[in-house]
Amino acid sequence: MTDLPFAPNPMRRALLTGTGAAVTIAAVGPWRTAFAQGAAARPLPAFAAFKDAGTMIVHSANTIEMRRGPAGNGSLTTVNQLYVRNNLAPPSADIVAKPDDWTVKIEGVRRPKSLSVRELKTMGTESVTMVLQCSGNGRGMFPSKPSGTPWQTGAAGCIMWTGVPVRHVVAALGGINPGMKFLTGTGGEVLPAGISPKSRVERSVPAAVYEDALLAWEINGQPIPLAHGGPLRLIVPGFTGVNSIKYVKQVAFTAAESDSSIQQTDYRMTPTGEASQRPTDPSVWQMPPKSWINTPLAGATDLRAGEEVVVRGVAFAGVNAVKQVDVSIDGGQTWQRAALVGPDLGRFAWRQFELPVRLAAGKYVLASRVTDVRGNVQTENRVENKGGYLNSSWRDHAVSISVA
Ligand SMILES: Nc1nc2c(c(=O)[nH]1)N[C@H]1C(S)=C(S)[C@@H](COP(=O)(O)O)O[C@H]1N2
Ligand SMILES: [Mo]
Repeated sequence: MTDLPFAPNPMRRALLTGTGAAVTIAAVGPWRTAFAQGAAARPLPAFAAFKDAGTMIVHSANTIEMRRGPAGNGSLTTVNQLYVRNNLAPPSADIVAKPDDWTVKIEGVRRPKSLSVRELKTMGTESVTMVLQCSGNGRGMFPSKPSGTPWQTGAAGCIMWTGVPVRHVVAALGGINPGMKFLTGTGGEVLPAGISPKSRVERSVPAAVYEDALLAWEINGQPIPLAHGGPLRLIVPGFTGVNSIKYVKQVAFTAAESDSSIQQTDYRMTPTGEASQRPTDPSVWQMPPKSWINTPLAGATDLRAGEEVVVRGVAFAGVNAVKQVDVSIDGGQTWQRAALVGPDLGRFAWRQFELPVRLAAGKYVLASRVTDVRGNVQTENRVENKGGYLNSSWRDHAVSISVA
């Protein structure tokens, strides 16, 4: 088994000893060597030095994804294999040295207040497991080549977050002010001099989402490292990653959406061909149903006629629980029901699926398709859009294999 969701994380040791030393983990499995022959790997940036380099693709210092492969099949994603996406360079690592001292301003409630993590920890703790997925995951599969990181499947992970429910904080501060339509979270990055305040990482989601939202200080049972938004992160389950604000400095209930560029003119479902993304285009918020196969992979060389191959992958549907996953071995002409395996970690988490098959020699196109409890089905085709967001096409995620 390569899936060790609760494996001790080197970051914890680094935090405890204060060394910050990166720990090298031996590469295992043929899928690593296959990728190792690609272009020279870029080094991990210092703030993410604890990542398992053999599993990650470093697009840039602020865009690091997990390779498609067996590590992606875990019920939870290990922190040292979780993707990283920063819109701005992260703040100084000093902010995670004394996490309990970090403060967050709560606005748009009857009694606005600044609260420390220490205080938040006295207000009632819950855990939520959810898929954290970048809005642009799968952008690399758009033939239109939208600008932005060409992520494949690896800008996603399933993570258990622990913190205080936002609804507890709201109740303690007297409730939400009338007329507030959005929940707006602001990141704690310090903007370089001369940069417009509109470049701040600030996102608004419909206010009702606060019922599910969390102010989290733990990721998979350990303090959140800087790379993933420690000391405190706003967690918006079922929504794309950009809505879960790292090193959150302010949570405000607001009448209008943020005027930040990341809200107004980015992360919008703008038709291709338009000159720019417009505030009137639909915002990238909830995640549509999506699944993909992580084993076997395209180009696998170990598939033998008549031997059992277990097709494995993950499936999720934003705010809705997974009902079923179907797998095709003929490019979507016929489908077979896969088994849902592993733990059910709630409606925001992914489900692992498996289908054992025996194949005669030949070529096959493997695909997976999820259906959620509300009857929403993963779509065959991507929704074309200028930013390359929300690619959940089962056809784009299909895997071509040869059996010898
Ligand atoms: N403060 C802050 N929060 C942020 C971001 C950021 O740049 N700054 N990036 C967002 C985006 S686009 C994504 S996909 C996720 C990435 O989370 P991760 O780096 O923990 O995987 O964080 C979101 N929250
Ligand atoms: Mo993202």
